[in-house]
Amino acid sequence: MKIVLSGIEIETIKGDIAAQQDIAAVVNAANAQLRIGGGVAGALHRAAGPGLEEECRPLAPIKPGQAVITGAHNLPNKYVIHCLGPVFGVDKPEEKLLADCYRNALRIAEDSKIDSVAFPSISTGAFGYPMEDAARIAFQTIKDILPELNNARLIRFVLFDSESLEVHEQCLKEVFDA
Ligand code: AR6
Repeated sequence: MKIVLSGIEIETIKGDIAAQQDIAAVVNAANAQLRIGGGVAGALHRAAGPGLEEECRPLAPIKPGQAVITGAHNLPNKYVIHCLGPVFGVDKPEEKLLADCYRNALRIAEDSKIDSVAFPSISTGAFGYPMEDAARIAFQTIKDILPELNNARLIRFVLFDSESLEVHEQCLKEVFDA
């Protein structure tokens, strides 16, 4: 599904965050130490190769809600923006911390003149955030920050399975009244 607002495309697709050939910056659902880990972080680090962990080392640890940028090494992208999402039920207030991830990632992209960004569904795997709530927060945060973005042309959400895609499509419609 795709909507266009103020010249910025917001798109939801089913796929693998580590295989987004046409995207300048992919977002990592990182751990605080910016190490390889599982899920999205595992997929990105495996595809990027050991140089990514090496570049990450001096930037760690990061805090929930924070985002940092690195090169993409062997990934088909130019940059990786690493975000630490909140652990649901542990890092509080979780709504704000999750919104901070999306806001901070898009501000970094704006400062780096990045035109296309692909997000996974941050915190909804190992960190246990209910997906519908997380998707609503993600889209609402993007809606709020859109007027600040001059460089972004495409913001893509890459969902791992059909159910996740459906939840995101539903929330995208709801938040943007599409
Ligand atoms: N592409 C797109 N989405 C994916 C992929 C993929 N290759 N793999 C998983 N997902 P998670 P978190 C989905 O656990 O909850 C790591 O071990 C997945 O189904 O990657 O923020 C780190 O090291 C889920 O909906 O991130 C951290 O310790 C979503 O992406 C911790 O997990 C996020 O799942 C971060 O946990």
